[in-house]
Amino acid sequence: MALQNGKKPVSNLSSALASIHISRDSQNNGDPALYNDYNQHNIPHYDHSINQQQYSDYGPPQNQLNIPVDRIAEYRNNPPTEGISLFSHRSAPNGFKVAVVLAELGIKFRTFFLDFKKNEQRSPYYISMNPNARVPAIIDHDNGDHAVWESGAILIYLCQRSARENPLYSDDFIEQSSINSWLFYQASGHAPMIGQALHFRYFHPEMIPSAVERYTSEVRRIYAVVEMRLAEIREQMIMEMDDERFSLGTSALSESRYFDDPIWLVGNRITVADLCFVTWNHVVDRIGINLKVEYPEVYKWTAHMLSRPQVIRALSGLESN
Ligand SMILES: N[C@@H](CCC(=O)N[C@@H](CS)C(=O)NCC(=O)O)C(=O)O
Repeated sequence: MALQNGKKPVSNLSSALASIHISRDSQNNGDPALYNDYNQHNIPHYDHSINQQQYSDYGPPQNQLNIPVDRIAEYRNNPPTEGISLFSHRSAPNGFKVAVVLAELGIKFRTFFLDFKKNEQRSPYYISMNPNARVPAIIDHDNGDHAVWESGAILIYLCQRSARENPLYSDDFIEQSSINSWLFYQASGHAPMIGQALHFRYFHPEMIPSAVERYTSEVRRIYAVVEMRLAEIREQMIMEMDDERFSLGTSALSESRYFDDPIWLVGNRITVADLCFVTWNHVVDRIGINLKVEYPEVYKWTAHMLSRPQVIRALSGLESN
């Protein structure tokens, strides 16, 4: 999908899964776009020139004396009157996780990208929204400028806010609980372990191989849990839908016409339980994990999510229509 209105992408997420595609050979009934090279979707690379453009949306970053101004204070003193403001960072998977769900839910939003080099996430105005001084946070201008922080809590809030349609969550109490298990698993295990593995691999002042090894293997353990669940769902689907050879065990599951069809963690449809993983799956190659080789169901699941127009749009750093 080409980005609309000739807008340039502004995000800095990895194009890690640039070559992601699923075999053409299978008789998949899904979206043909899935089979395209992921790059054809124009998932972006960071373009520094966009910075200035973004700043101009919210006022200049510096005053005439070249002293940085408190952009967040300015923004809060003159907030938009509708929709949602998302506070994020161009390289933050946790921030893009929220953008993906906002886009999928069709909620009007705009993104304020913080500058970590200027410690904007620690400014008093930001901390009044998010005491944890990290991204993401949102302000809901349609609900009295209510602020919400912690990415998992934000996703639940957004789903409940859209309760009338509720396409990414559930009205059913039991199903909600299953979705929440994956949301908490992702936010408390998946994201932090990848974050630590990245830190010890690239940013820690000393090289500590045991730390790199510890966090990378923990990420692998976490993916193995997801892979196992997806594989169970795949197997059940093939047993129910394909011909008897598969239930008799005389044909390999990989020969099924349903081998590449989309499958989802909860309720046979995409929910926030799935979408909360996608932005981190997108960067995991940087810690040496090859999803396609090591976790084939996770890889196919990720490819299906990355083929969705609103996911593409959100990962590009573009805002709602
Ligand atoms: N548990 C938090 C984690 C947020 C988080 O760690 N955000 C990172 C970016 S992905 C951040 O803001 N880092 C800035 C800093 O550490 O100062 C959530 O899920 O919202």
